[in-house]
Amino acid sequence: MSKLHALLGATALAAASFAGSAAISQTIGFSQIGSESGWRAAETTLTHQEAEARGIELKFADAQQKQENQIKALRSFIAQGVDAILLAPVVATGWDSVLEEAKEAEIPVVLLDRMVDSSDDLYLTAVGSDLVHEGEVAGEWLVGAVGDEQCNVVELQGTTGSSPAIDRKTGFENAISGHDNISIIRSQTGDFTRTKGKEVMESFLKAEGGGENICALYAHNDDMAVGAIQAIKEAGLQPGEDILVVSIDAVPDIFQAMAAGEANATVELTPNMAGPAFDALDAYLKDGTMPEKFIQTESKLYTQDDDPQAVYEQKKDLGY
Ligand code: GZL
Repeated sequence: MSKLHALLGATALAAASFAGSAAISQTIGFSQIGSESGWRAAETTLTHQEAEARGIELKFADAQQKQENQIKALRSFIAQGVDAILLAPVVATGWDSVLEEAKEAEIPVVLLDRMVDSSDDLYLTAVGSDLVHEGEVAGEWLVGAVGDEQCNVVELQGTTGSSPAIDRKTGFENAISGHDNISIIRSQTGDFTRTKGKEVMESFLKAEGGGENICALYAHNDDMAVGAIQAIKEAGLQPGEDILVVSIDAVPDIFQAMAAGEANATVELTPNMAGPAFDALDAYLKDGTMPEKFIQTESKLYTQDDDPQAVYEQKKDLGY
């Protein structure tokens, strides 16, 4: 091949790859569960920010924690012919038919932060933490904190039927199994909200004669823990001391509680699941690159030893 042809070929190749790498504007539908917790609010904020930074048109639908609203939103996105769909599924079951419809329409679906029981050929990938591991990290902290002391635990579960409620319960029980001195004496859903967390903790305290025999609270998210801390204080007990408090999410307010000695440990869940989701969609939409079926985010334990006030300052303006 002559030098000129080689030069022309290389130039054409470079031009083609430049055109290919120029951001193609995408329209992506996002079916969000609601705004039940500080963590959920941060996930929504960061998803909008990520979309804006990438020139993605984001069609946002808040389901007010109702699955039927999410299914309606997905059908609307499909009818509009969006390029892709983000779904944070409120519960794990009941998604097969609408995911089949998205597949029929050749619209890739990416799951955010919660899983579905549907077959994994009905979604492109899922971005989330290892929810069982989060429960194990919380349980292992409590095992270390109480040693051989008798410890009656009350548990505030997340939304009934959601993958975090199922898996965080499993993980915590894995961690405390084999430690006969630690047992869960009451367990009920607080639906991931502060209000319900407070209400259910009040009922636990009442049912347990004021709570003197309760050693620890395990809450599936920080918002329920913050609500429960209020109930513990109103019952005349000292949260973080009379009743240890361990939860999950690592939202700013739990660090304020830790700094005040009213909470003991939390397991971090990143609210920026959209970044990895958009990266996977970009590669797939551009040249059909198939991502891993599960893109795992980290789970880090924070305790009172981790300068909670400083962590609060770092997190407080991140959209929670
Ligand atoms: C877990 C996520 C949970 C958060 C809660 O991945 O789905 O939902 O832990 C939120 O704060 O309500």
